[in-house]
Amino acid sequence: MRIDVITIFPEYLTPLDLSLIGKARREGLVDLHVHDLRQWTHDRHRTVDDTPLGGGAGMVMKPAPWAAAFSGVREAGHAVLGADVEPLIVFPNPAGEPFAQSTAQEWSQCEWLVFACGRYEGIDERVYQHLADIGCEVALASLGDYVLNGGEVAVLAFTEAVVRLVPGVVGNAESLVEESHSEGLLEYPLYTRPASWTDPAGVVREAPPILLSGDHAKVAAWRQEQSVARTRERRPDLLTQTDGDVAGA
Ligand code: 6GU
Repeated sequence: MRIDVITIFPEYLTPLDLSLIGKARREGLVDLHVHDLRQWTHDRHRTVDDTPLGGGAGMVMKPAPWAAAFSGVREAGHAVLGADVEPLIVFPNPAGEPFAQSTAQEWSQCEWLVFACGRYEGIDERVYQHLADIGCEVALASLGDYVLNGGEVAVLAFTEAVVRLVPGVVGNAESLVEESHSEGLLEYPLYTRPASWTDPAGVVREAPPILLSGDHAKVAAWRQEQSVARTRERRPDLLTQTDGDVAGA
């Protein structure tokens, strides 16, 4: 999978060198490129924003640097992936579709993602019109119902959620099956040794005995019940969503 990120703060994306994603990059499972939008400006001040036409607060990102950035990034990607491959262009935006595990699953199937991080009040609308005109697939995605200063933090989250689903990135593929949200439910509670643990207050806390029974079917049934109970308690909204059949709910 190829991922390009276009931003005016490339340093914001340095965590993508670390941990699981860094390892996936070094192993060639993801080819990730971070670009400074200002490289596609031509004035002395490398201007990417201007005041809004019609007046109002804040600044708007100018269309020309973005159009040049998409052109440059597409050319670079085509040189590697072939001219027939087109990216999904994602604009992190609080007014976009809520990003969910299902979005991550969908995007993890893409050969090529381009994340376009806006800052300020937003990007000139004509950039979206231009991309639609030249036949680009575009998505607006939100990290949640709150406002960030720019798309960079959202791209960190999107990238981590997507890349860990790329085959080979998470060593134990089974760990992807039973985690929170993968079946539309929250994950069941986890325990490890010691089975009997005395906490700092002197309280002896036992792990559920069923987990020591060796009866895999009973363990699986208990975990399913726990997942449903926990979801009902913490996220009842997940149980009323019709997409994704929730077994045992
Ligand atoms: Cl994707 N961008 C910004 N700027 N704010 C957000 C967001 C994205 N998602 C939630 N808030």
